[in-house]
Amino acid sequence: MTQTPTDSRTENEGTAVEAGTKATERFAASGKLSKVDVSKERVSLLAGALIKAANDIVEEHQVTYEEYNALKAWLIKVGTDGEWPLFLDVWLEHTVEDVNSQDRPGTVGTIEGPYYVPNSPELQTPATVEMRDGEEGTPLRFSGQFTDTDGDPIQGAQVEIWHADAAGFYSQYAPGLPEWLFRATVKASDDGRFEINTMRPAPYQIPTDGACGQLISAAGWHAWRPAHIHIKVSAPGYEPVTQQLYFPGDPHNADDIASAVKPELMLDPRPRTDGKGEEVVYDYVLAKQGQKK
Ligand code: MBD
Ligand code: FE
Repeated sequence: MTQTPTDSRTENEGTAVEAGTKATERFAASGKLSKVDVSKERVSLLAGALIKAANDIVEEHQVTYEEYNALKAWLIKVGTDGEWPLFLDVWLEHTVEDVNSQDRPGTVGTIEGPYYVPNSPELQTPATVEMRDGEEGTPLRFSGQFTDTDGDPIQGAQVEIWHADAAGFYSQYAPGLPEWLFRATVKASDDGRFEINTMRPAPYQIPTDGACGQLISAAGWHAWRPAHIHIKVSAPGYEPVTQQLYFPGDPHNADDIASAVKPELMLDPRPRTDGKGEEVVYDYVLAKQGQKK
C-alpha cells in the first residue's frame, strides 16, 4: 500500500500483507515477469529437479498427511500475504547470487532482497540522502572511489543506496515514512569519487505477522538480519554490482536469516574528528563488461 497524507499510523503499525503486497507489485512492475525467456529444456530440467527433491524429502522423512496439508495451507498463505519475494529473497537468493557472480572479478556482491526501488532521487556527490527533521540515529559519512581492476579511476559511476531507518523500517514498505527516506542515486565525480551522508540503519526483523513469520515461529527460528546498507553500483561499460554492507559487532552478522553476509562486506566505521557521528571509506573495483576472473 502506498503512503497517503491521511495515513497517521506509525511505521511499526505496518503489516506483513502491506509490505508483501508492495514487494509483489514492485516485482511485477520491474519488467522481470514480461522478460521470462527460459528454454523448454531448462524448465523441464529445473522443475523436474525441484519436484524430485520434494518427493525425496517426503520419502526420506515419511511426511504425514497432516504435514502435507500444513504445507499446502502455508504455500497458499505465502501467496495471499504477497510474501513470495520475501520468502525467495531470504531463503534462496543467496545461492543464486553466488552462482551468478563466481566468475566476476572486483568488489563482491550479495543479494538484492525485496525492498529495492528503482529511480530514486538523483544527487551529485557530495550528497545527503533524504531524512526527516531530527532523524534518530548515528550520522554516517560513507565515501569511496571507483576504479577498474587495473586500479584506474572510472568515469560516470553511480551509487544507488537504500536502507532502513534507526527503527528498522524501509520507506515505501512501512506506513508513515516519506517516500524516498534513505533512498538515493548518487553520481560520482569524474575521478570516480563519491561521498554519501546518511544514518546508520538498525538491525532488521522480517515481518513476523505473515507467512514467513509463521514459518519462523513454527520452526523456532529467529527473524533477524544484521543492520545493513543496500547498494547497487554501476558505470557505463562495467558490470554492475548489487551488495549490502554490514557493521562489525552486530550479533546477527553470524546468523543472518538471509545468509547474505560475507567478510568482504564488513565496514570499518570510525568516529568522526568533528564529533558528528561516524565515517567510513569503502572503494569499488568494477569489472569491465564481460570481464572474467
Ligand atoms: C530485507 O531488508 C532484506 O534485505 C532481505 C534480504 C530480506 C528481507 C528484508
Ligand atoms: Fe534489507
